[in-house]
Formats: sequence, C-alpha cells, structure tokens
Amino acid sequence: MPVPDHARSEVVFKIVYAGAEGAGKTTTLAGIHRLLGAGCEEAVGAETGSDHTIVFGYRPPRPVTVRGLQARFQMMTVPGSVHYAATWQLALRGADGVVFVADSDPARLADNAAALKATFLAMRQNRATLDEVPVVFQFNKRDLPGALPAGELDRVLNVLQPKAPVVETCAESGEGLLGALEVLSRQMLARFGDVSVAPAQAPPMPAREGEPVAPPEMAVAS
Ligand SMILES: Nc1nc2c(ncn2[C@@H]2O[C@H](COP(=O)(O)OP(=O)(O)OP(=O)(O)O)[C@@H](O)[C@H]2O)c(=O)[nH]1
Ligand SMILES: [Mg+2]
Repeated sequence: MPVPDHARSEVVFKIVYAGAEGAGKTTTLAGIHRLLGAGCEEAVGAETGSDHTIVFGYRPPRPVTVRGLQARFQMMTVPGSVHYAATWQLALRGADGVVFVADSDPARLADNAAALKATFLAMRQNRATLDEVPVVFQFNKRDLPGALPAGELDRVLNVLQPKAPVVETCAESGEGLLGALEVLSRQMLARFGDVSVAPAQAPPMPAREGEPVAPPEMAVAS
C-alpha cells in the first residue's frame, strides 16, 4: 500500500525497476529522470563499480490527488546480479508497482527468466501478491539488430494470468520509457477510487508558425 504522509499532504507510491544484470534498468531510470526534467527530485545513486542503484522521487507535472493527498512517486532500481538477491527483497518490500526490464538479446533470455523468477520469489517472501502489486514488462533494447521477436519474449516471460501489459523500449534513446511508466501508474492508481488529475494547462501559443510549443507532459492518468 502506498504510504500516506499527512504532514506533507502526500501519498508516496514506490515503483521498483527489476530485471537481469545489464538489461537496462539504470539506463531506464536515468532516461526517465532526463525526460521528466523539472518534475524530478535529484537522483541519488551509487554509480561506481558494479553498484548502479538509482533512487529519485517525482511529482507529476499535472498534480494527481489520491483521497485528498497529492501523489508522489518514488522510483528505484537495484543491480541485477544474483549477488544482490537480498538487496532485491529489501528494495521490493512495500513496492506498489514493478516494472520488469527484459533484455531483448537472445543470449539473455535465460537470464531474464531467472531474474523474473527471483523477482516473484522476493515479492512472495515480502508477502506481496500480484493481485496487489501491478507488474508491467519493458521489453528493452529493441534497437538490437538480432532482438528476439516481442512475441517470443512475451511467450517465455509473460506468464501472468491475466497477462501483464508490455511496452517495447529503447532505454538508450528513451523510446517507450514514459509509456511504460504511465501504464504502470494507471494500474496503481486504478486501485484507488478517489483519484483526480489537475486539468492540462493550454500550451503557450508558438511565437511563429512551426516553432515548438511546450515539451510534451507526462500525464499519469486522466
Ligand atoms: N542497444 C541498447 N543498449 C542498451 C539499452 N539500454 C541499456 N543499454 C546498454 O546496456 C548496458 C547495461 O545497461 P544498464 O542500464 O547499466 O543495465 P542494468 O540493468 O542497470 O544493469 P545492472 O545494474 O548491472 O543490473 C549499458 O551498456 C547500456 O548502455 C537499449 O535500449 N539498447
Ligand atoms: Mg543498474
């Protein structure tokens, strides 16, 4: 369950990016941080050695109110190496949503499957059920020339009933990253009856024809 912080009038949703070593979790969070820009708090991370954990919070540009409290999202990832299994369990504790980042490299299929199994095990150990914690798959590295067909990744990894949503991404370019986050956010928020989103503000008129207007906003839900 998201944690209400009545002193700050906010409710914090925790989103964990899981997946095999090198699947693109850190690149994904760094990309989201870059794409969301000003809405993000400063990213805190350890970028040295094999420890590439990143954590940051953000409030959507169009404020989302849940049961009278403003939603804030806490994003984190952990290193995918099996040596960090205990860290995974800790990170997944209290998660309100999980994005599973899969590597589209055919040579990594078994590693993806093992990481998925480890993710579900850690969730079970935390007594989190898949009914309570939505999962979205990010099929990453779609730009690889020999990328596995998405259908094959789906067949092997998306064993959930009903199937979890899938978004194809290229974390390097940023493609699909906000889409995956939005799908997950909608699923998390759908569990609360009393959610409202501030109306979008009209973008400023371009000074001259053809000039760009404001950058696209991320609408978490509408
Ligand atoms: N071609 C391609 N490479 C990617 C993509 N996303 C990430 N990479 C590369 O894959 C490598 C691993 O990316 P990371 O983001 O560090 O992967 P990770 O899942 O955080 O890895 P661990 O923290 O070690 O588990 C890096 O060299 C990235 O540049 C992508 O979409 N396409
Ligand atoms: Mg990483």
